Amino acid sequence: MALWAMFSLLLVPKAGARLNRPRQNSLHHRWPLETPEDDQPANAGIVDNSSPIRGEPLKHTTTSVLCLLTLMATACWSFAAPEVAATKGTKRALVICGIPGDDEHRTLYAKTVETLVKALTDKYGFKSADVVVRFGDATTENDGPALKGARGLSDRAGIEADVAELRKQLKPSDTVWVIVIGHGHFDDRHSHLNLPGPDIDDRAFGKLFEGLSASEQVFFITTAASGFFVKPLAAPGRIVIAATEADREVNETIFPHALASVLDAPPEDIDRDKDGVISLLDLYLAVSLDVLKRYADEMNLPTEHACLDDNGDGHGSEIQEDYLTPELGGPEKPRPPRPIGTKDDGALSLRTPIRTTPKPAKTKEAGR
Ligand SMILES: [Ca+2]
Repeated sequence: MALWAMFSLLLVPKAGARLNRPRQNSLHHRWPLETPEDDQPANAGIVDNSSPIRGEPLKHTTTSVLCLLTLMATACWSFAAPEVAATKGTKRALVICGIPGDDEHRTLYAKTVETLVKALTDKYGFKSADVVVRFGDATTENDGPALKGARGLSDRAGIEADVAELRKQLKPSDTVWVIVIGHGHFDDRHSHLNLPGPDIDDRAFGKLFEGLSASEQVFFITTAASGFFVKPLAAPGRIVIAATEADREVNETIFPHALASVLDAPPEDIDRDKDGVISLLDLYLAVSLDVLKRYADEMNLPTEHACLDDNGDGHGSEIQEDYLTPELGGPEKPRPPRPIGTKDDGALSLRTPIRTTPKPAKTKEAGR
């Protein structure tokens, strides 16, 4: 973690910028990340020189052999670095797509669900059996494998049954991702997901997941007015990402499609500190910037501003503001992103790896 912070300090983009919009009060970043010692991997950057026999000093030859073994182990790691970060528990996902809408939107949302599920299972270590899909329309012969394998309609009873099952399955060491896509509406008090049958609002949805036991909990609520879901879902140790602010951002969102696209084909620069690990923060920033780029490409003003809460205070922060280029609304004179302190939004996401990236080919050559 210390290495991450050092690299981040050196390699964070110099094009950091922000929208000309008021910032959330909860964002007070400090950099480099202040990482508690107990968060550091036991072997981070350290070669253990202690003797395996207590009180007996190592002989020179033993040291050499150990060094050689260490180098060989390091070389082997470079060759065989797994694409997916090792986790102790099971990685589980619940993908909920509400009522997709007309034919055009059904095609769009069905494709996004297929892309999401394929990416999770192919690239992020989720087994197919551990990814539960609910879709807001009857599936057909022409649908892809994710929809054909769906549990059924994304109605309220179905979602509640899935969460009840999840509670029985989850172990404290597990990972759980909940991805919600589709349409939503805001009634001046609460935000609702548009589901087949009765809708569900932000309070009820938050209550469904109260007290969930899993070491990694990530919620992507990507509907219109999804920012209102942040507060009821917020919990210590939980990462909640919404496509919009907790404000009247009620237009259809691009975020879910950008999320699927980035998960499936991460941009080359997604690993900002170049440590070979894609963090949840890397993912969030890449998706948020992709959303803004899509608006800019269409010459439209963005009607959604994603936010992330991972310090559990229920207030989402628009961390991406510090990373905007002038083309995306950042200032002409770039400045580095503000540092992220350990209690700030972004800190937990930064230390949540989701995937390791394969080492470049030249590394293998150099190791031969
Ligand atoms: Ca927060």
